[in-house]
Amino acid sequence: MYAHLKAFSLAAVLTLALVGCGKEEQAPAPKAAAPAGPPEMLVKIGNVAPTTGPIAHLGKDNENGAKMAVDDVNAMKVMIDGKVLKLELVPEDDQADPKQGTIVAQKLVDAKVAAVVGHLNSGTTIPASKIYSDAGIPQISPSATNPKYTEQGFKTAFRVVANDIQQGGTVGTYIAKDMGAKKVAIIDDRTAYGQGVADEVEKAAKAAGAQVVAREFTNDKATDFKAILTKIKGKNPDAIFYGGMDATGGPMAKQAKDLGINSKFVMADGGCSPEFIKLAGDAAEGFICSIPGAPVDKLAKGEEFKKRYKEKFGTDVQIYSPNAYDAVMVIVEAMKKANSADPAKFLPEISKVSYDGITGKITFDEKGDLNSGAITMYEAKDGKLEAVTTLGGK
Ligand code: ABU
Repeated sequence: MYAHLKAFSLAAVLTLALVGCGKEEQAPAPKAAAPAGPPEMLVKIGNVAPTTGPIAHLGKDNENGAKMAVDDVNAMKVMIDGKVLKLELVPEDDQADPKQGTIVAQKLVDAKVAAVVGHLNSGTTIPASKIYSDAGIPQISPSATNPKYTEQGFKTAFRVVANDIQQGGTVGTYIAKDMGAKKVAIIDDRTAYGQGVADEVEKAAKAAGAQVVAREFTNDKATDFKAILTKIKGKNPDAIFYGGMDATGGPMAKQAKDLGINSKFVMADGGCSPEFIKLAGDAAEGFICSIPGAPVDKLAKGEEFKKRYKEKFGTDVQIYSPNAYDAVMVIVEAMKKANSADPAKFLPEISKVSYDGITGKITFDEKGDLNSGAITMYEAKDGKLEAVTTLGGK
């Protein structure tokens, strides 16, 4: 009883005090309704690359390129069917492993993505492409160069990079003709990309008059190449071509120098990165490599892209982030043309796209390959890759 009286009198005192201060509780004034803008249309875009493991830096580079494009599209407020397009990037890590590639491909299909940018590696892109094809989901790889990807007859498969018939052919001829190599040794990492590009280099180098004096292989996780390199040293080649990625190519070039091998070290796009230079150290000087397309910083939007990329992610472009950026933009162009984000409706528009991207003009042939097959050769000088010449293309 005493407690109740005490509580009552405390409440009464507080009420009086509030009234005295003119602070009686009032119902909040109704807020003015925000002007209704057009509704949003949320569309998921998958991105697949190895973001863990030895080439995680390349996977992250591709993912960053796609992320930058998604952010740019969202800032542009693109209208599709009366709604503002809002893209959501769904990133997946396939660890550069073909089996994992199919697992994450199915995951993206189940997540109902409208399209996929990826995968990075030919060895994951090719098996995953059947899953996207069966689901009717457009797939644009920014970096998978093995020709088989677009030779399977899938209407959903595209790439925004030249293939290895174009790239390997150009590099093989360059080794024999421009570098004047008479004897060439060839190594590959037994991946779909590494072996495929090495085969093309071998064919073209032989056709251009060089002799292939050794053909060796390793794998994409190896770290010690001395046994292979020692065998090759005995053949005294003018050039060594390695079909593989920078994570293995850098240490291989370093070990070749340590063994006193003076042959020119040559790779295709998988090794044409700042990371190769970092890993190879002094052995990188004079290294020759290729990247499909014209040099990005010589193209109209390339320099600005590289600057914005550095500002946004605090790191330099490795190889294929500009292509991943363009892949997203090609998807959005097709959606705009179809006025729909339904894959069944915008897929046919991808084949007809003519888009001026960071990497140049993008149009596709009937297989989903780029019509332009230009390849740029680079040389490492003073710790930097410098474009030497751009060959082929339309
Ligand atoms: N094109 C080089 C790296 C990616 C791939 O084709 O496996």
